[in-house]
Amino acid sequence: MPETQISNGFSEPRLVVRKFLARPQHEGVGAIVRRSIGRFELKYFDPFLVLDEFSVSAPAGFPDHPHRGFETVTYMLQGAVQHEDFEGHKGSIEAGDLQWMTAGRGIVHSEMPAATGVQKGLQLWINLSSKNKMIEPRYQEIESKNIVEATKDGIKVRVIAGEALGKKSPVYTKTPTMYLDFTLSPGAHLQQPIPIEWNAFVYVLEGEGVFGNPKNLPTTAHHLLLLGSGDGLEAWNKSLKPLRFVLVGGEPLGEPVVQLGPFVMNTQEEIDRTIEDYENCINGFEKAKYWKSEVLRF
Ligand code: FJE
Ligand code: FE
Repeated sequence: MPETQISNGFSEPRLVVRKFLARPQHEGVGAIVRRSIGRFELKYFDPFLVLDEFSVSAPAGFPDHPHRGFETVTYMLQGAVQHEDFEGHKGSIEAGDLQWMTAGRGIVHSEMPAATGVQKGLQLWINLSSKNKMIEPRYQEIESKNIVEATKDGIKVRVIAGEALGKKSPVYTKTPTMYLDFTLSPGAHLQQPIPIEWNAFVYVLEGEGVFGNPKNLPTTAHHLLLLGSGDGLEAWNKSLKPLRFVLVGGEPLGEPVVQLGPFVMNTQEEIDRTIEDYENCINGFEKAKYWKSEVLRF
């Protein structure tokens, strides 16, 4: 064993440096989100712009709106969301499914409930580097049954992006990103490597878990934990119920960010041009001219 490496397997285990409770707020049309990243106290956690735990019931939703300059990653937890964009791309994202949407130079779309009852999920906005902001839009969609899973020693992981317990996700991430959905049985202990130079966070979905330092108090659902520097995360489920959380990490871009709602660029000038492009339906927004989603057509 190299001498810098201690018995837990990490030379520098990451500790929790900040903790936020994401309280419900209104977004879209009648929808509720618990926003952790993207709120006033945490405007940006490079490369992450927004993390919303959303909850929508018909007729609430996110009708026709644009995006430019980043990716939206929608991971459904319960129910389903119907999406439809200005190119005619549509479908429903059901519980356990993933939609990794690279908006690039422009997408206009709607995201609405596709079932009765409450639809729940996570939506993460990942910034794109200046060289990728104006790329062609693309989708990577993976149905729940095709999401890579691994199980070991009371740990179950669904590999949304990156690699865990020896299994790799096929998702291609323009901005290098890992996204892991962990469920730890009571008593389970996780050791997950994280690239040392990346920013990383934990968002707790269910149960309670101890993260970073084994002496920490447990963290419960709807909390975001920002992790400090280091090469891996340790987590423990010391409770009697399952613990579910996502661990997300990404390589920081280190670039200036100028954001106007759903448009995220590097300079004010680029934002001004984006507003012009959107208003005039040019430079990627051509198809917005005659398009309305089904929800708004009647
Ligand atoms: C958006 C307000 C919004 N979080 N989580 C302003 F609500 C949105 C938006 C969403 C969104 C959609 C889903 Cl399905 C889940 C979300 C915000 O659509 F894009 C802007 N600009
Ligand atoms: Fe959207």
